[in-house]
Amino acid sequence: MPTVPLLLGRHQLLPDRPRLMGVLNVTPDSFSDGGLFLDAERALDHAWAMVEEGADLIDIGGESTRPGAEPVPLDEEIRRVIPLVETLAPRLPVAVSVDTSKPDVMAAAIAAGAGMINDVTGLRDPQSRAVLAAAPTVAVCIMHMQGEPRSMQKSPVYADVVSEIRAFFLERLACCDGDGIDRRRVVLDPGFGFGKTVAHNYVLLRDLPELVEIGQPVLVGLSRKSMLGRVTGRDTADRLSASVAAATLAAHAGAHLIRVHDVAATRDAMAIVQATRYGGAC
Ligand code: HH2
Repeated sequence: MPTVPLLLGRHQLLPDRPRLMGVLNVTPDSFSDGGLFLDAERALDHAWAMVEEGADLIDIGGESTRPGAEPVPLDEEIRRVIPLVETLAPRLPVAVSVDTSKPDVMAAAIAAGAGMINDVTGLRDPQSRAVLAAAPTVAVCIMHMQGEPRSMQKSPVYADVVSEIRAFFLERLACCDGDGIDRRRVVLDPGFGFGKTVAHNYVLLRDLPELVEIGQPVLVGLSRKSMLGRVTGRDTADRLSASVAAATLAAHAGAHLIRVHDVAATRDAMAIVQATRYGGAC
C-alpha cells in the first residue's frame, strides 16, 4: 500500500483509509444520473451535498462512457465541465477531479483548478501525457479499458484478466516514467465494466489485492453498474445495497479510492472497513 499522501493540486489524501470520490455527471446520457445535473445550479448543489455527506473528492464528467455512448465534441465538453470546475475548485474543501479523455479538456480543467484528471483511456494519447507532465502537482487516474466505449462490450476476451490488467498497469507506469510523470501521482483503476464480461468483473473484484500489490493507489468504480444488476436482478435506480456491498468488498481488498454516486450510504460502510482493515476510529 502507498505510504505517501496523494497530491491533488492544493489538496492531499493520506493513504490511511478508503476515500470516496463522489460522481457528478453533467451529461444528458450517463447511465444512472444522465440529465439530472445539466442545470448548473443543481450540479453545484449536488457537489456541495456530496462533500457534506463525506466525499473526499468530486469527479466531474461531461461525456458518458456507458457502452454504446457517442463521443461528445470538444467545445461541448468544455462548455459542460469547465465553468463548474472554475466555480467549485477554489471553493470546495476537497479536490475536484475531471473525468475526460481529451487533452484540451485536461489542460483547461487543470488551468481551472482541478487536482486530478481521471482518464478512462489510460493516458494512451501522448498529448494527454504531455499535459500531465507539465502539471506536476496534479494526480492522474489511469483506467484500463479493452476497446472503446462504442464497442467495448461486444466480445471482451482475456486469457487471464487479472494478469493482463496488471501488465497493462506496469507498461503504463513505465510510460509515465519515460514522459516525466512521477509515479507518486498515478492512481490505477481496473475499469469495472469497461470491455469486461460480468465474470471478468467478479474475478477482478475477488483478485483486486493482486493489483493493490503493485503499490500505487487503486481506484474502483462499481457504483450502480450492470455487473450488480446481473447478479441481483435490480434496475439501475435500485442498486444501492449492491453498490455498497461491492464498495465494501473493494475497500476491504485494499482499494483506496471508491467512485460512488451514493456518498452518504457508502460512508458508513467505509467506516467499518477502516476499523477492520486499518484499525481506525475505535
Ligand atoms: N466509470 C464510469 C465513468 N468513469 N472512471 C473511472 N476511473 N472508473 C470507473 O469505473 C468509471 C469512470 C461510468 O460511470 P458513470 O460516470 O456513472 O456513467 P457514464 O460514463 O455513463 O457517465
